[in-house]
Amino acid sequence: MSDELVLITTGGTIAMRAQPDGGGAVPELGPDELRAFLPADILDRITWRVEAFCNMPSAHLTLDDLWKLRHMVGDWAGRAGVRGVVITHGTDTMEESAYLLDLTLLASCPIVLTGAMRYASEAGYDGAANLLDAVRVALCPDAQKQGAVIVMNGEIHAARYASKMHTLALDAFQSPGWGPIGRIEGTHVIFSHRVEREILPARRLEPDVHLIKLAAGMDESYLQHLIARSVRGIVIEAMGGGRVPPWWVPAIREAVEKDIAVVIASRCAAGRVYDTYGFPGAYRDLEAAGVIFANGLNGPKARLKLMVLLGAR
Ligand code: DAS
Repeated sequence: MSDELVLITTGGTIAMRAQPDGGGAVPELGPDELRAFLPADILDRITWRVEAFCNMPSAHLTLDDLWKLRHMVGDWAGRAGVRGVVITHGTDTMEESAYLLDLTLLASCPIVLTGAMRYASEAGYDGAANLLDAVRVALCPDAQKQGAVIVMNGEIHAARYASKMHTLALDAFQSPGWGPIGRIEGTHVIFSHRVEREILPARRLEPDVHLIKLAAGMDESYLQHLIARSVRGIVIEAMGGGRVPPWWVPAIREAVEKDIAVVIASRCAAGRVYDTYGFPGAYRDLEAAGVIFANGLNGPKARLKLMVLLGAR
């Protein structure tokens, strides 16, 4: 019996071709055209289940799209006989889709996201190699129970830690502070780490959750605006190990008092939020104000987790 694999396509650069009139690359390739990049031996040993979810740049995906994608992946991943699910996706928001799947799906079969940094009609298109690597990972028994992973440029990254760290480079995806959990070397898939997963019950995504990135000397007017709107949640990418300018603290206290969930992440690429300082606006001061710390998640992922948590209330 051949292996049953699900391929879900969503668009992104991996599916793009340049327009003949010089108008730039746009998503065009569907599942059949993407599968055609795979070698015959791989194509033939698999029973393919194929879903063309959408064909969009990933910056165009809405929260509703993310939620529907989660449903589709969860549905396939839970079916008997399915060895793994491969999702082709734009790289811009891949880390968020991957993290949502990882955080909310119990499935033990591999869930593998991949994409490309160069479009299909561009010299050195990396989509074919990335797709082949993703298929190999999805078929690998060691990938089971690893949660959702991102496979790009010969590396396997855990959804929780992976981030797009470069705008154009082929090795755009990294896991700052952690490194990849495995690699694809030729036909071999090698895992060097096992991932400790956190899985949350999810009913919906609460959309009214906002992300603010702090910069030197920034005033707190945007935070005040969100408090005045009585939003449900605010994630602040604070400085270093969790520090804000002292003039932000009263507004943060006010938000917490108004039952707005305030999460502090860091604008640093790696590391947990923690410090030992005693000055205003540092970790202890924020802790006393009643914020929640993001525990190593970056701002966009902390926002998603807060959306899941508030959506489950
Ligand atoms: N086109 C962008 C996207 O859809 C980038 C990419 O896929 O690499 O996210």
